Parts: sequence; C-alpha cells; structure tokens
Amino acid sequence: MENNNQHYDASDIQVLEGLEAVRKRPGMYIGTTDIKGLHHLVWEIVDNSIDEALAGFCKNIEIVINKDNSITVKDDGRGIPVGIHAKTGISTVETVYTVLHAGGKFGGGGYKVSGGLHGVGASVVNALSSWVTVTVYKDGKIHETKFENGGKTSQHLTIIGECDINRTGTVVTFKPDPNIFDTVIYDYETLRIRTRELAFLNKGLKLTLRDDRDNEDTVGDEFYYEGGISEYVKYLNKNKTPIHDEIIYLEGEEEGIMFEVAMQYNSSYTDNIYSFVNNINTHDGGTHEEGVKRALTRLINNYARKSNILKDKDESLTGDDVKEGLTMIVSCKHPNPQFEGQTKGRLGNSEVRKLADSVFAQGFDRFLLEHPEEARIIVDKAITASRARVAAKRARELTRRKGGLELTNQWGKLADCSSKDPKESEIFIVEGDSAGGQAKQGRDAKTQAILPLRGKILNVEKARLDRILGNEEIRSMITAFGTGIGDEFNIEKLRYHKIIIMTDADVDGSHIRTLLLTLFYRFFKPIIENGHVYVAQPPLYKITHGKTFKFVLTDEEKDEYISSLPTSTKYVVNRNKGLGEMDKDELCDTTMNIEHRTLRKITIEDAILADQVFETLMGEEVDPRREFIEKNAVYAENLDI
Ligand code: 1YM
Repeated sequence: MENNNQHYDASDIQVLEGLEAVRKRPGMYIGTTDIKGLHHLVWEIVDNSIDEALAGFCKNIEIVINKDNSITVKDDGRGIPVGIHAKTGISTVETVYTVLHAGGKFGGGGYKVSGGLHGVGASVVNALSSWVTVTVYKDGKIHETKFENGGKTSQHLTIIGECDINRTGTVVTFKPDPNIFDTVIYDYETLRIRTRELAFLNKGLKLTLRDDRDNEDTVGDEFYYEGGISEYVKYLNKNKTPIHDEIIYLEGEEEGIMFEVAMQYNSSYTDNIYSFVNNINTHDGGTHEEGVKRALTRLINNYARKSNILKDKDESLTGDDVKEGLTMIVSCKHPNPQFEGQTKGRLGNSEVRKLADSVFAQGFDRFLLEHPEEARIIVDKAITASRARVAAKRARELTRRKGGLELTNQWGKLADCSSKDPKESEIFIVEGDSAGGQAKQGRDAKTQAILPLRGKILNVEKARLDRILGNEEIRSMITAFGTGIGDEFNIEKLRYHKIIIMTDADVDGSHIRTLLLTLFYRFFKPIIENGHVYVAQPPLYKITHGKTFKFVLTDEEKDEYISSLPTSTKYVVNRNKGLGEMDKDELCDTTMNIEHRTLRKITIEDAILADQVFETLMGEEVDPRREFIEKNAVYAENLDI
C-alpha cells in the first residue's frame, strides 16, 4: 500500500492519544463493554446516517452483519466530505474517524441532530475496532480510507475507482476489537428491534437489516413507515381493541425543535406511553411528556364539563384517569437537549413543555370538536376509570380496616421465615398445596418463606385494581411482600429481596408463571426492575443407575452424565414433570438449597417487548394469542420472558 502511514507527526500523535483514551476507558464513551456496548457501536455509525436523513439527504440505510461478525452500514446521503480539513491537514473523512470530538461523552448532552455535531461517535467506534473501512461515493468517484488496531490509519483517503456522478453515499465496515469486548458476536434480534424502532421514529426513511453469517442469500428485514409514530401506535395496539378508529397525530416545530405525538385509546386498563428525544427513549419522561399529559388532562376535563358529561362541580378527572388504555408515542428532535436524572433518561429543557402543551392542545381540541362521537367514547372511558379509582380506594380502606392487607398471625397459609432482614430473606411462591407442603417441610426456616398458591391467579390484564384487590391469592402476595400496591407501593418495605416463582415444568406451570409475571409487571414493576424476581429451575431429568440416581437441569448435563457412566451400564432417564415427583428432600436439595440450586433472574430489558408478550398471551384478542402459542409451541415449556 503506497499510502501507508510510515511516520507520525505531532498531530497524529495527539489523535492517537485521544483514541487511546477511549480504549483505556471505553465505558466513558459507550457505557459498557458487554453485549450492550457491542451493539452500541452499530448505532453510533447508524446515527450519522440518520442525521444525514434528518438533514434531508438520505432515504435508505442498510445494515448487514457480515460472516465474520463485522458490521457494514451503508447510506445514500451526500457522503462524508473528502476534502482536506483545514485544522488537521488530513481529509475530513479521516478527521471524523480519528479525532475524538468534543461532546462525545456517553449519555451527556451535546447529542447531535440535523446540522449539529456530526460524526461524534465515529472515532469512538474506530478506537474500539480491530479494523475499519470507510468508502465514500461522491463527485463520480469512489474514495476509501482504512484503519486498524484501534484507529491507526493504514490507508489514507484514496480514490479507488469511479461511479455514476449521481451516486452518493457512505459505506462503513467495522470489526469490534475482541480485546475490548466481552463478546463480539452480534444478536440479530437486538439489532432488528432497534432498527424497526428507528424506522418508526423517522417517517419516510427506509432501513434494512440482513444477517449474512450463515448464508449470504438471506432476505433480511425491511422497515419503512410512511406514517412514522402513527404506525408505531397502530403496531402497539395491534393485539388490543382500539375504542376509536383514527390514530390521532399532531406535530409542530419552533426554533429548530421538532415535536410530534401519536395516540389511540384501547379497551384495556393500562397505558403504554413512550417518549423519545432525538430517537433515544426517555424512560423517565420529562418536559415533552409532561406538556402533553398536562394538556390532555386539561382538555378532557374542559370537554367533559362543556358537554355536560361531567356535571358535578367537584368531580374532576386526574392524569391517571385520562391515560387509562392510552397508547401514545411522543417524539421530540432537539438540537440541544438536556438529559437529567441518574440514568439521563429524562428531558429537562423547559421550553419543550410549552411547545408540547400548545401543539397538543391546539390539535387535540380540534379533534374533539370535529369528532364528537369519538370524544364521547374517550371522555366516558376516563369517567369510568375515575369511578373505578374511587371504588378501589374504598375497597383498599375497607380491607385495611379488616386487617386483610396487614400481616396477621391468623392468616396461616404463608410459612414465613424467622429472619426479619429482607436482604437474606426469600419467598418461594409455589404452585399447588402439595409441593407447597413439601417445601415448607424441607426449607431453611430462617431465611426461606413459603407461599403456596392454590389455583390459578386472576388474569390482571383483564381486571382493574378494585377487582385485583378482591382476589385472595393476590391479596396474600401483597400482604407477604409488604410493599403495598398502586399509589401506596413502596419498594423500601419489601420484606424479601428474592421472590422466587416455583412452578411445574409443564404447560400449566408456565401459564401460572406467566400470570405471576404479568401481575408483577403491571403492579409491582420496581421489584422486577430492581432484580428481586427469580424463577426456580427444578431439575429436568432424573437418571437412575443401579441404586444411585442423579438429577440434572439440562439436556447437556444429562448427556454429559450418561457418557460418564461405564459403557455397559443400564440406566433409566425420567423426565421430571412436576415438583410433586420429587420428595421433600429432593425438592429442597435440587431446587431450593442455596448451594445447589439454579435461579433465573427475571429482568425487563425492554418494557415494550415484554408488554407485547404479555399482551399477546393475556390480552382479549384470541387470534394473536393462538398464533403466538402455535409459533412458540416448542418453547412453551420453557417460556422465557
Ligand atoms: C454509514 C455512516 O457517516 N454518513 C454521512 C456522514 C456525514 C455526512 C453525510 C455529511 C455531513 C455534512 C455534509 C454536514 C458526516 N459528515 C461529517 C462532517 N454514514 C455516514 N453522510 N456532507 C456530508 O454535516 O455538513 C461528519 S458525519 F463532519 F464531515 F461534516
């Protein structure tokens, strides 16, 4: 290669020092070096293509996982500028890929959006890659530059060929450095979900994703949504029953800040409200979400009063009432967003609250006036929610007075542990009285509490809080956990730091597990978010060999054990279907004993995804549920949510 960089001058050294800093403390730039950080690299590059799309120059973005787990991102924008950069004296492309840009701090402010700080993450990706190739199609020529070993230039920008004068764009291929990352194997599903989300959030932009690892002829996935976030709402509601046809969509712009919202009510009792700033999910909301919610509550109250649906002067609908059954996406594109909070998941810019309120108020007011029938349906839903809220409060006060929600001695189903220290205490929620009885006998009574569940618990997806509080099985759990529920929920009061679901390894068991997870997801979300919920893993097989036997958890362990037996041996393998097939000592040794057991921690990686699964399995629509079960029938016994 004639363009090899043979010697370094002062500015090269500075550049290398910058990239070296990224390699020394990658966490500062991409958060983590686990599988999450690995995927983060893709979005750093894709972001540059998206910025080019937001600037109005790019229509198509292609992402490919190559055979060697390198990633190619290709766009049809203008192509990164190829001229010499005044400050660095090298081409702009190389500058973008080697100079650590100010404001590139992970999670910090300074996120770029059209015309802002372009290319911030490109040098970070370069620093953390074994090699990178950048190809630019521009001015009828094909330009290429290459880097290796964490960003060292191996080929300066070179013209490698000619192309049609009308063809422009950028193609970047990078291979994450295995010395930096715990794993360098990409997960297609992870990339697919975010790619789809980016397509929803950027209407009119086509994104395609392909996996070439097994087979280069794969078709991949193509995401293109003309309707943008309106189609996102439609998608989120697809397994639900909308109560009005039209998806309400409103947008507005002021001083370079773009704001849009799409919404539709469904017949369920929970809300799905997701907000984004510059395509990043703001988990903890912020001013954009607040502005919309404030306006929504005000407008529905006004409408209900004016049209005499709400007559009592003292009665008014709360924010919770008007969001019951609401699916909503709020999206803001901001040149200078301020992210707040511990996880930087909240938008702080106060000017956005006003913009969101006024855009929403104007548009929604008009919608209500022009659609009296739908307006009536929406207001009625909020009023019903309001009455249920009052009824639930009354029911709660009543049960509290009766002692139903306080832990009392007369309430004998729970075999509590003697320790009062939540950190060492765990509660097993056990399917069935017989397994419950065995678990009670064999447990470590100091730290392990047992709560047997008699039958199936109520499907909370189909019930409001007042009915949920009327269900005995659920009440016993609330009482045992100690946290309270709804407005009163307080994680500080959790009495056990491990809540362990222990069910049979059959379809009923997995159904009960799903019901419990739905309950926790809907009403005790923080206990999942804080990592307190686990699923016990009873052994799958019992292998009897002469007078000895062994329990094993997986097929691999089974095979391994069998191959360890003398070849002439006769052995019997039994599939363990229920907890009841083991005696109390076996159950406790294999599944409960801290030394021998395996627990699977339940996490909510992606609330949207989890909700989809719950909805599909639990919602009112039968067809999607059947479809899901048919598709996943083979996995049904080991449903992993
Ligand atoms: C596959 C990755 O990086 N596309 C891309 C990047 C840029 C441009 C176009 C671009 C920006 C501008 C002008 C501008 C970038 N340019 C820069 C910088 N795809 C990918 N497509 N012309 C082209 O912002 O004015 C950084 S990124 F700094 F050189 F302008």
